[in-house]
Amino acid sequence: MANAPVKKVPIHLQSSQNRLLIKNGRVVNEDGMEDADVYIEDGIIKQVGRNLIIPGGTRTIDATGLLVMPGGIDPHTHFELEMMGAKTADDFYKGTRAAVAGGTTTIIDFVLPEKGQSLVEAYNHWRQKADNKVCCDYALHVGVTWWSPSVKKEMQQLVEEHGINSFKMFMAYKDAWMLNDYELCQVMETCVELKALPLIHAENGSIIARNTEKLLAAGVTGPEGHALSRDEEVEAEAVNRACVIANQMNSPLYIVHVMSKSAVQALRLARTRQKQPLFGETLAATIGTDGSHYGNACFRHAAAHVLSPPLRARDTPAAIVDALAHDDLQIIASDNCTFHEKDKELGKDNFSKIPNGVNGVEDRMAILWQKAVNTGAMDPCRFVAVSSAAAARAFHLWPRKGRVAEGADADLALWDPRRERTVSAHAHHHAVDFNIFEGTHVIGSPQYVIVNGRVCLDDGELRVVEGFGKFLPTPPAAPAAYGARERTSDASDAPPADTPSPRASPVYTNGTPTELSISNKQMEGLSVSGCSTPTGRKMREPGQRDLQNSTFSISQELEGLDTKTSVRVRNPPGGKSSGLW
Ligand code: URQ
Ligand code: ZN
Ligand code: ZN
Repeated sequence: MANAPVKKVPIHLQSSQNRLLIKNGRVVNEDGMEDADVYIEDGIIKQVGRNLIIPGGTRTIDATGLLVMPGGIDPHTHFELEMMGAKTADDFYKGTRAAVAGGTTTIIDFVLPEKGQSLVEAYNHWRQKADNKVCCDYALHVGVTWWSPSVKKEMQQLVEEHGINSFKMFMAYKDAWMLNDYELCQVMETCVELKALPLIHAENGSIIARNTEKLLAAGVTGPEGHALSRDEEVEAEAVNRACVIANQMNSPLYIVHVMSKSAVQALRLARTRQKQPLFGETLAATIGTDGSHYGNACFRHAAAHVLSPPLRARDTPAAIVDALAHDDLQIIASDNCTFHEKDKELGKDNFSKIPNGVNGVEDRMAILWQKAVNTGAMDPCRFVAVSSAAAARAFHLWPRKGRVAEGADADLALWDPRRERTVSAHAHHHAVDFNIFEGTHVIGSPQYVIVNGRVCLDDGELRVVEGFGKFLPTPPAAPAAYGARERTSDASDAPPADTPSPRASPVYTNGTPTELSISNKQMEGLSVSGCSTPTGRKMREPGQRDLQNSTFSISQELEGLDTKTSVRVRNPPGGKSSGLW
């Protein structure tokens, strides 16, 4: 790891609270749940099961009534990003503190180089910003915002020496970060050569630029112009084009922040012909609020909702939840990119100058639970899949992250499905004074959050440590993107790429690929039951009445949890949770 900044974590924090037993909870993974205790030592899950033999002096957390889930993975944040003449309010400390408060224990941020800037230099800058501030583990994607032979060389360097396995390209932000189609082809080809995953911001930047000129000329200068300049068709066209380019280049593809029904439809169609894996990510913002806020008379309010692609019509959140539940989309992120009021005001007289971005890293999990699990659209296993496991797989962190299993990192959210609160900027942990989910009543939130074995949310009390998190190098050739043949161990008995694999994935320690110590035998220790709701209730079928706004709450169905009634449903009538890969 040449030039990587040296990370210093005080010795007393390196293995603090090194033994922990979580008792009486219900362990939830993407492919099943069971009543089991979890024993943690030195930041690693050592045992999962019943009647564990535990050394004396171990702290015990009674998780009766709680769901013991892998900590959330938010694969899309922007902390300490300078864009459009402003700097985001959340830095790596406050941003990851907010993440942990909401149950997220790993974030993946974006290094975004200036046009003409060295990618490696930008990467080193991001490491310097993050390493001593992060409260939880983090990884990085790198943006390819311009193209030249030197960029290609640096992409290789980043993959081979710096633990980067994903590169983001922009089809929007004309004259700033946007690449043309020829350049997109070249970046995707390079990704395939390196077995890295290309990420795309899919919006047609040229159409947006022309529409913006016309709107401003017509006197439309307020935040509503932002949405008018980039409607659903502008997003769907770019999604389709990105998929076609990826298919032509024989590349897997990951579309970030899918915001509209039209874009989901474009993805669905593309999947019928795509040769390589295609991932769709949506945002907490997309399911938690909508574009009606652009019409708010208060500039601060309307501008606070400006992000790209924009929020859409009122029926979009339910449609996107359905897409997540039925695997048209696989991952939910936050795209946390918060700006203070004074920064949003840069666009007071011209919507195209409003810095783009919203909050979400703290509330992503609770909003998803409220909008998807409490409505019956999704079961807790699918919740784990889209909020954690699928991102771990896409970015080659699985099963070290995204799974409650022996040998995995002890990153856990102990979820209380009955805990009620109302989301508000007055109570959140962001640096910014606005919350796009303000006033949303949620039932279900973490009561404990464990980061690498350390209890960082302790019975509702936030106790993070600045700099406690580590940089996670992500190796190339993720099986989810490049297939099971790329597994490091012998492929002959490897399960197909679409089967949740107990096999170890290679992880890097200080830049050197190593094997994670999870054996097949250890993983078998976690018996798997099929998944439905915690009480085995049938999930909502596609097209069935949406309970989004009803008074129905899954918490009322959870009485069985206290009495330890185990759910053992295989392929329940509503269909089992679709563990995708
Ligand atoms: O495009 C993005 O992902 C960042 C840079 C800004 N946030 C946003 O508006 N989506
Ligand atoms: Zn973007
Ligand atoms: Zn973003």
